[in-house]
Amino acid sequence: MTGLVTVLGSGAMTNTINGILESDVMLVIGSNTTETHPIIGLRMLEAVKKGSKLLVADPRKIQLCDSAVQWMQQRPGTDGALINALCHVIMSEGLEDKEYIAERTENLDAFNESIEKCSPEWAEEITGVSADTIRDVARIFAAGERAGIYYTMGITQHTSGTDNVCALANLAMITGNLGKIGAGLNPLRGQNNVQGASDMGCNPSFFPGYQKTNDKAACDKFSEIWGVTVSDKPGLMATEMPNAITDGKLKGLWIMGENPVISDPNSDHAKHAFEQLDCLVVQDIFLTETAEIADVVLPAAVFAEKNGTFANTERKVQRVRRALIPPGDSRDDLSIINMVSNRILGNSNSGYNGYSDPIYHTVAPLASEVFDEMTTCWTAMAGMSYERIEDEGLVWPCPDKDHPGTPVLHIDGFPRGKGYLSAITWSGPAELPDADFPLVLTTGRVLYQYHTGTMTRRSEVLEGAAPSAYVEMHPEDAAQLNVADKEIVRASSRRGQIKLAIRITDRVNKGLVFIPFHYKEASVNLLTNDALDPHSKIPEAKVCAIKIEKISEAVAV
Ligand SMILES: Nc1nc2c(c(=O)[nH]1)N[C@H]1C(S)=C(S)[C@@H](COP(=O)(O)OP(=O)(O)OC[C@H]3O[C@@H](n4cnc5c(=O)[nH]c(N)nc54)[C@H](O)[C@@H]3O)O[C@H]1N2
Ligand SMILES: Nc1nc2c(c(=O)[nH]1)N[C@H]1C(S)=C(S)[C@@H](COP(=O)(O)OP(=O)(O)OC[C@H]3O[C@@H](n4cnc5c(=O)[nH]c(N)nc54)[C@H](O)[C@@H]3O)O[C@H]1N2
Ligand SMILES: [Mo]
Repeated sequence: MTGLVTVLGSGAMTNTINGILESDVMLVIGSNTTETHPIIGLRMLEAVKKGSKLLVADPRKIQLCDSAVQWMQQRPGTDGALINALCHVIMSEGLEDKEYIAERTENLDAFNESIEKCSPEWAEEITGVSADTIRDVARIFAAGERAGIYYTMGITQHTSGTDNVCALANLAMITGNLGKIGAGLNPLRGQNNVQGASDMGCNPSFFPGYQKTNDKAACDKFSEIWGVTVSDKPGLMATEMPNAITDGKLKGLWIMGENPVISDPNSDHAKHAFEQLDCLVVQDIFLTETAEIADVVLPAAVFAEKNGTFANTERKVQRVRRALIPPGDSRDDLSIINMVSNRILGNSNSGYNGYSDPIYHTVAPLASEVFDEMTTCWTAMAGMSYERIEDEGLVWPCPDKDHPGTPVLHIDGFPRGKGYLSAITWSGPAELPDADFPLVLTTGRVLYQYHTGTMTRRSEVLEGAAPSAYVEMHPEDAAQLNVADKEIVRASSRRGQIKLAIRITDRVNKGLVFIPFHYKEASVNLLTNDALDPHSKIPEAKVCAIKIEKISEAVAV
C-alpha cells in the first residue's frame, strides 16, 4: 500500500462502505468483491439495483460481471496500460473535470505527455480488451457524477503494483472524483484489522500514524514518548527478509500472525531461508507450517479472547471485547509482547514505559493504555477515547474530542497540498510465458477459505464447501492437453511443482489458469514468483509462467 500512502497519505478507503449506495458509477478492478469482501459486494449489488452503473476489469469472469454494464477482461499484468488508455480517452475527448484539475492537481503536462501514446488501439494490443470497450468504459466513468474506484490485489500484487495504484489515482483526479461521497479511490483492505496494524506503524518506514522513521522531528517525538532512542532507519519489508537471511544479514525473526511458509511467493525459498535463522520465534493461535520449523512457539489468544480495538477498511476504529478466557498457556498478543519486553529489559515487574507486568487475567487496562498513548501521538486519533467508541466506532481523522470523525477524505484538499498526477509508463510482468512454461498463472482466493487455511480448514462447513485445490482452465486448453474435468495434473514453474485437479471453465481465457492459494497439500506458492515491486516490495503473486502436464490415465479421478 506504500503507493497509495505516497499519493494520498495513507492506504485506506477514501470513502465509506455505505457511501457506495450514493454512487452512480463503480469501477471494480482486480477485486473479486462478492467472494473476498461479501458485505461490500452486497452494497455494490444494492447500488446496481438503485441504478448505479457497474464497470468490472478482471481477467476472470467473477460474479460481479453478471451485473456489470461493461466487463474488461484484460490479460493479467496489463492494468497500467488499460488505465492509461482510459485516461487517454477522457483527456482527448475533453471529458475531464477541468476545474478540479486546475484547482486541485499538479504535474498535468508530464501526465498528458505520458498518456499521449496510450490510445485505446495501443492498449487493445497489450490488454486484449477491444478499443471500443475501452472508449465506452472511459465515457461512462467520466459521465458519472459520483464515480468510485474499488481495487484490491488484482491491482497491487504486481511488480508494477505502485504504478497501477498511481494510475488509478490519476483517473480519480482527472474526473474530480476524490473528495465527495459515493466516489473516491478505495482499496478494500484484506485482513481484519490490517488497517489498524498499518495505523499503529506495522510498516518498516513508519512510526504510528504514518509518521516517517526518517523524519527527524518524528524520531525525536517517539524517542521522547517511549523513553528510548528510536532508530531513524527504515526496516526491511517482510518480503525482503528471505533474501536478507540467505545473504547473512538477518539472523533472528519473530513472526506474529503470519504463515509465510505457505503464503510467501516462491515459498520453498522462503522456508529454506527461515531454516537458516539462528532463532525463529512464531506467535500464532495454531501450530502452523511456519510454527513447525520455529525454535520457540508462543501460543496466542484469538480475537474473541482479547480486548482492544480494530480499525476497518473505511478507517472506523471499533471496540473489541473479550468474550472468552484464553485456553491453556495462551496469552493475548499484547501481553506476550509486554512479557518479552520485560525480560529484554531485565525487569520482572515493570516493563516498557512502566507498564506493569501483565499478569494473566488482568491485562484489560493495557490495551486501553496503548490506545490512550496512540491518541497523544497521532492527531488523526487525538479526539478518540474508549468512552467515545463505547457504542459505536469513530472514523479517523478525528482530531479533537468534539469532532464527529471524517468518513470522506480529501473534501477540502490533500495532505500534500495539490494532488500529484503521476506520469506512468506501463511495463509488463517480470515473468511471461514461453515455450517451456506456456501458461499464465494467476492466484487468489475463494469465498469459503481464508489464506493458508489455518482457521477455515478447521471448520467442517467451510471445508465441506471448498475441500481441495484445483486449477481453473479454459476448455480449449484442456482439450489440447487431453485432460478431463477433475483429472489430477501436474503444474510446474521454474520454482516448483504441485499436483491438483483440473476445473474446466470459461471463467478464464485461453492461456490463463487460476489456482487458489489456500491448500497446503498443493501449495501454489511453490510455483509463484517472488519478484517485487521496487517501491512497495509487494510480490508479483498475480502473474507467473507455468506449464500443466497430464500425469497418466491411471491416476485420473
Ligand atoms: N473468502 C476470503 N476473503 C478474503 C480473504 C480470503 O483469503 N478469503 N483474504 C482477505 C485479504 S488479506 C485480501 S488482501 C483480500 C483480497 O481480495 P481480492 O483482491 O478481491 O482477492 P484475490 O482473489 O486475491 O484477487 C482478486 C481478483 O484479481 C483478479 N486478477 C488476477 N490478476 C489480475 C490482474 O492482472 N489485473 C486485475 N485487474 N485483476 C487481476 C482475480 O481474477 C481476482 O478476481 O481478500 C480478503 N478477503
Ligand atoms: N499466491 C498468493 N500468495 C499470497 C496472496 C495471493 O493472492 N496469492 N495474497 C497475499 C496476501 S494479500 C496476504 S494478506 C497473505 C496472507 O498470508 P498469511 O497472513 O501468512 O496467512 P494467514 O493464513 O491469514 O495467516 C495468519 C496467521 O495468523 C494466525 N492468527 C489468527 N488470529 C491471530 C491472533 O489473534 N494472534 C496471532 N498471533 N495469530 C493469529 C492464524 O492462525 C494464521 O496462522 O498472503 C499473501 N500470499
Ligand atoms: Mo491481504
